[in-house]
Amino acid sequence: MEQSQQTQENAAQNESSYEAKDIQVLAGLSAVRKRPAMYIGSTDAKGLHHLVYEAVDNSIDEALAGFCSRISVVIHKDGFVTVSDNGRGIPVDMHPKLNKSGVEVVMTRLHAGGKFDKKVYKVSGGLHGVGISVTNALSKVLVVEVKRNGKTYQQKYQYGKPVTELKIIGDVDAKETGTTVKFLPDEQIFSTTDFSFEVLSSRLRELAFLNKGVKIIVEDERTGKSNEFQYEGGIISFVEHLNKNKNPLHKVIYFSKGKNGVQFECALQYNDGYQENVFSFANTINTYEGGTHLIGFKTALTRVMNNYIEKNSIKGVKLTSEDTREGLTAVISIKVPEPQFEGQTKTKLGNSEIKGLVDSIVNDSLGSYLEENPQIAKSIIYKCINAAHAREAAQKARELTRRKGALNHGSLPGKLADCSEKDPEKCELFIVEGDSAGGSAKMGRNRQLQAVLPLRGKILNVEKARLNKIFENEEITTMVTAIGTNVGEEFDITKARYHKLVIMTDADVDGSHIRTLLLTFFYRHLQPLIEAGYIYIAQPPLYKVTKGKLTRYVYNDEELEKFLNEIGREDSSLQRYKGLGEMNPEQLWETTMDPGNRTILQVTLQDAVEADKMFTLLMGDQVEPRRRFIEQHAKEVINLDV
Ligand code: 0RA
Repeated sequence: MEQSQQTQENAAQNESSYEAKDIQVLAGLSAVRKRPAMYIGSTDAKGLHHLVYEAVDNSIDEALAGFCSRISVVIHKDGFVTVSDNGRGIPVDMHPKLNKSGVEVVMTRLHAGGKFDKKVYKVSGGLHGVGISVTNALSKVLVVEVKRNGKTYQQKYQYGKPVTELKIIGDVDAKETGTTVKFLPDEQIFSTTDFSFEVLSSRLRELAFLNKGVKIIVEDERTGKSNEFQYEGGIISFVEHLNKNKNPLHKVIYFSKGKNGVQFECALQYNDGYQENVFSFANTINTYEGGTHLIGFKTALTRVMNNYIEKNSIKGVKLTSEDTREGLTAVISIKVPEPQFEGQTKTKLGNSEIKGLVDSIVNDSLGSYLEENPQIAKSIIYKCINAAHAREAAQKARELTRRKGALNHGSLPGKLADCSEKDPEKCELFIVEGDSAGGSAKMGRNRQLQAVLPLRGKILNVEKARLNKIFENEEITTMVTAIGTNVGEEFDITKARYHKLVIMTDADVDGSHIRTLLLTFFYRHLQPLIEAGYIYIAQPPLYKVTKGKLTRYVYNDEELEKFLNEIGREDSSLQRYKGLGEMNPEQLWETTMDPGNRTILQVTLQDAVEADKMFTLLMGDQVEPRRRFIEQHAKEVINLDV
């Protein structure tokens, strides 16, 4: 129904050149508007940002083909975004079969980008490889300008349909070429149309690392912020960036090889820490869910290290795959002509032939590298053997903890005041700083749905500890037992006893330290709980304002100013809560725990690179960068949505 209506509308616009093939084109873009999630994953903030990536990917293709060196992205005040490049410009001449300009073909046909010019070896492309026509289909207005042949051409679209012809609007120097696409997302499609400078920045930085030499500029006219990314070292620079503020054991190891039309490159460097930080990409898409390239890499890495141990008759243990990734920072990037993306978010590389291919490249290249660089090989092998010893110690510590009765479902910790409901989806666990606040929370809570676990003092800083130390820490084992999922190799998210874990600490420096320690633990050892959206932060009030019969809880200083101005400062008595313990059970319930009244912040993981950097900085062992960071951000509230 909707389709035939649109076809008629367009027929009226284009009276003469109406062809059967055009129906196909129309059906394409109206299908995108009908089911946008099928093309861009979702219609939330993530999908919104995808519109920019689809546009940028076309420019990246131009850069990969060797014709573009500069890409710029501008967020405007009025909701438009502009993506421009200095590539060859989209062809403006008529497409012989489609009877449309090249510009219109690229803007209105799904997948048109790559097929239009078969000579270009297209290996980039959006998540679903659908191209810039999707951005067009989901925009209220889109204006494309092309500089080519000494002229500037322009065409306007609304909701994906051309509303003007492709017109010449000016002259330029014949050497000046490029494409500019300016669009306004359709607010009827997206649940939000607010672009995030940080989200765009981190993806664009990633793209600059993956396409070495390309300059990418991002600018936010709403705030005046801007970033420029250009890395001559490509993924070597990426690894150096990831290991900034860590203590690397050697210079970055890099190798790159082409085989059967597939290009693979890898950069890696061990540091003296315990975290694994391996990022994998396929055709510049961040494959968060991994895939065959990552499996091939891990398998080869383990084999290379064990072979080295055997060949050099080093006494040690047999390394597991995990042992070879302790303190490893690596970026692997593969370009495959026909990638198969699988998984829940289509970020898992499925091509089965890739596993063996990557395995053999890593096996040969890394194997030779270690043979040729015995000093570096020694420090890496030593690090891996240490990890293996620590793993054995952790196994013993886990056994011991298990024998003491902790970590099992059977016996819940005595400090836990559990809820009576058994369905985890309905249950909340409040992790509370201190016994006195814990007491108030236990009395004030909804006993059916809310459990309370008080923590005494500061928990272990896991950033500087291995798993065996973690099993010896009572506050942590108590918490893990209460949560029910276990940690490390035995972690199982389906055993979570609560789907909301709410961190409730005082609104002071100690409270924020404890919160950061807890988040560090969740981030490093229970990350799937963050990814599942189970982790929250309570927002207790900072003040209680009373004037006559009027009482109001106030949650921040800005709100306090506003409220005091409203009611007048005279005769207002102001109470500042220094800690949760100062609130009685009713007050704590009303202000912080009551689902009908409270605000709680969900902790999300937007950017793994930024998050790792932040936790390393805040909790790691390099003092100087931390001091600088705290000095620079002393007055800001640290953004917890890392
Ligand atoms: C098709 C063919 C050619 C270039 C492009 C598309 C192209 C598309 C976009 C989208 C944004 N920027 C772009 N830059 C180029 C090749 C043109 C030729 O052979 O000259």
